[in-house]
Amino acid sequence: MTETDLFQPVSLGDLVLPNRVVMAPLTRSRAGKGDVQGPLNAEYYRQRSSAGLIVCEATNISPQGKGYAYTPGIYTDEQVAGWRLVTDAVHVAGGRIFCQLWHVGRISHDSLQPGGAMPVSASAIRPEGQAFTEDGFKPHPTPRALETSEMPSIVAMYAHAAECAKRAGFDGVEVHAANGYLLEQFMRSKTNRRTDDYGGSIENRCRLMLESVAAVVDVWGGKRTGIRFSPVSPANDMGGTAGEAQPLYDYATAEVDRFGLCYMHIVEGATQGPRDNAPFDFVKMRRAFSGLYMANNGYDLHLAEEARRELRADLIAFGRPFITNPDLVERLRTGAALAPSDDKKAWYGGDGRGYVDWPTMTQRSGFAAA
Ligand code: 8OZ
Repeated sequence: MTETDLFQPVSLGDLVLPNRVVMAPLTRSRAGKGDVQGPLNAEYYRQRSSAGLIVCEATNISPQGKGYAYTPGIYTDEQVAGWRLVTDAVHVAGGRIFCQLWHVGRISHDSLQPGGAMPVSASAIRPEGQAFTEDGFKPHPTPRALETSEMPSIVAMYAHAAECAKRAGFDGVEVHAANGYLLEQFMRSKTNRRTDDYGGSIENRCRLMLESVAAVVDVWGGKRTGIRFSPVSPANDMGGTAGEAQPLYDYATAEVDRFGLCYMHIVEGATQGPRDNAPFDFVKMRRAFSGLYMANNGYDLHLAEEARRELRADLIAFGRPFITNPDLVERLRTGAALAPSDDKKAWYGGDGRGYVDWPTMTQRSGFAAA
């Protein structure tokens, strides 16, 4: 047993989580035809329901929001029914699951877009890097800049997906405004050269994110809505001008706080990279926010306990360790060894192998005894 309260209950909005260990959103690219989740995905999430909270993998809010092959959507009746299998399985096992609402913006490819259209973004600036398509990796094309008149349709996509997530039985939603996807493409000057009400000042660049959050909160209420930011991550060819992050996220934090969101989920450092690659005051962000602060990025038990002791975080989201340790909470609680999770082979795409076949400690010792 440890001295921290990581394994004690905590209130999140109007929910009570049995512990502070969150399963971070993890793209696994195993959705079926029509971007629909099925029994295999339900089994995967069920196995991980001892997490205080599960945030499901990033989920496309519309066909236009898609940028990776085999990722699930949350905008058709079939997708709602598929996700219902997942949420039911998690609930029967005693867990709670939020849906991460995702529009990739320019991090896509025309072969993944409806009618082979160009991906959209704040401005027509091509990202470095490659898209994961059904025919392998392809360079990202130059996106089309959204017209001002199209902005209400983007907000409507968030609203519709939020409604669908409710019908699918999720416990809440997380607005993905991190890792260089559409909402962050608007927030950052590197990707936003607009001269309308959605570009220029920090207020204007945050407008689409705030309108989208407002639409989601209209459906779910602030108590069941969280948001994710990655203030210093260069993921997906992101990053603003030097010194931009602190004032940008000071403003974003103050504004999202007005919605009474239940948590703010922060990628501390480079996504899938170093934890502290640029100076940024995460504690300031936490203090300026009334809901819970969920810390993410390369946390282990030691770092999680330290963050709690120093009151730098309320919840800790673990990503990779949850891939190979379905009973991660129990392993952390008892100080047991973790199965290594750095082998990328089974991370994205494929079948149940490397997905639902990771044993719990009990199953493993059963195998060993056999
Ligand atoms: C890794 C691979 C594909 C997508 C993110 C949704 O960065 C993702 C993602 C991560 O937030």
